[in-house]
Amino acid sequence: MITVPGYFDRRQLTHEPVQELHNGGWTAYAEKSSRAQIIANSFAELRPARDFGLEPLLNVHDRAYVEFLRSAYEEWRATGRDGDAIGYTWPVVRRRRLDFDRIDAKLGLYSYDAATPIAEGTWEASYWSAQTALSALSVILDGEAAASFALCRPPGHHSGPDYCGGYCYLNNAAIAAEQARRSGRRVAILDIDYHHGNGTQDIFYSDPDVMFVSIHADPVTDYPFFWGHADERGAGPGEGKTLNLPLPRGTDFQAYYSALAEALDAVRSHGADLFVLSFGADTFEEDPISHFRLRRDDYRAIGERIAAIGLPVLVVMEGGYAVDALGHNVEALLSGLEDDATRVVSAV
Ligand code: OKP
Ligand code: ZN
Repeated sequence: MITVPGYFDRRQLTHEPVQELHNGGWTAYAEKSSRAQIIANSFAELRPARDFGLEPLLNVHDRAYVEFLRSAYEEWRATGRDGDAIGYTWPVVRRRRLDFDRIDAKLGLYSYDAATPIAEGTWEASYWSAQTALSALSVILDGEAAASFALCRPPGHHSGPDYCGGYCYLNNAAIAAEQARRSGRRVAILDIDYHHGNGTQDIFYSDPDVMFVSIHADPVTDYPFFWGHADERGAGPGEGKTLNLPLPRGTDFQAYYSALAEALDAVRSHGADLFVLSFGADTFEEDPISHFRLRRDDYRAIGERIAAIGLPVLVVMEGGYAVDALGHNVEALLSGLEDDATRVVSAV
């Protein structure tokens, strides 16, 4: 059983889209609520999320986008349709951003793919997923724990300032990182989900204070294709504060571990005093939609390596679709973090 304090809210289960467009056809939605249930089973106890309100969400996301998320499902149904709201027309890059009222236009404007339908419980679940991240952060900011786990679901790292995508609606890790920065922390985010965290990157791309480092499948072959290439290194005052480490399909732990060492060197050179880990377990060898070869014990080694840098760590859940193994993989990562818990505490 896990001893790192974990946070979760049952309202996160209310989001249950039916299908997504995958390989040219409709398939069952991969980001299902049973993912959260199975992770929850690895904890003897999960603490309920506190409500920090809308403000921390609006520090990261545009108000118009948040309003859209809140009302999209209702507007969709008001047009007389059944099922989940999903876009089918997207503005080509640099197309004029007109002020739309039609729900179909807004779905295109505020999303970038067809993997992110808006269902009846989407707003409620996304809201509480973000509050779960803020709650797990607060236990660290209060100095009560050196590491904590936010059982976020839906995930967040593909969601940018004004868009949803890749099963993500609100960027939980970015919302927590921004809140920590406003509390005077110097934050580094490491994203180790299989897919590049384009939303998090976009949110902090010009920001010199929050570093974003990502290890992910090379976007030449993998989703989200248009972000995550090694030459994306931040812009303006944020130049050099984004680091992308793409790896080829088939990557095993040996190659992965070298990238991890490079990522952690970057975190150290940023002078971070708070570490946010966007953790996706879709790097697992049996993941149904991904192509890396990590095994359960590798997650323990990753946790140990991260703990060894001696910073307080907020772990935010992202992807991972081999549902039966998901609880064990999360447990392995957190047990690796715990092994070095005494060192982490002394660094706080
Ligand atoms: C979310 B997360 C491939 C469909 C890919 C989107 C993947 C979203 C991953 N045909 N769909 O980073 O785990
Ligand atoms: Zn992923």
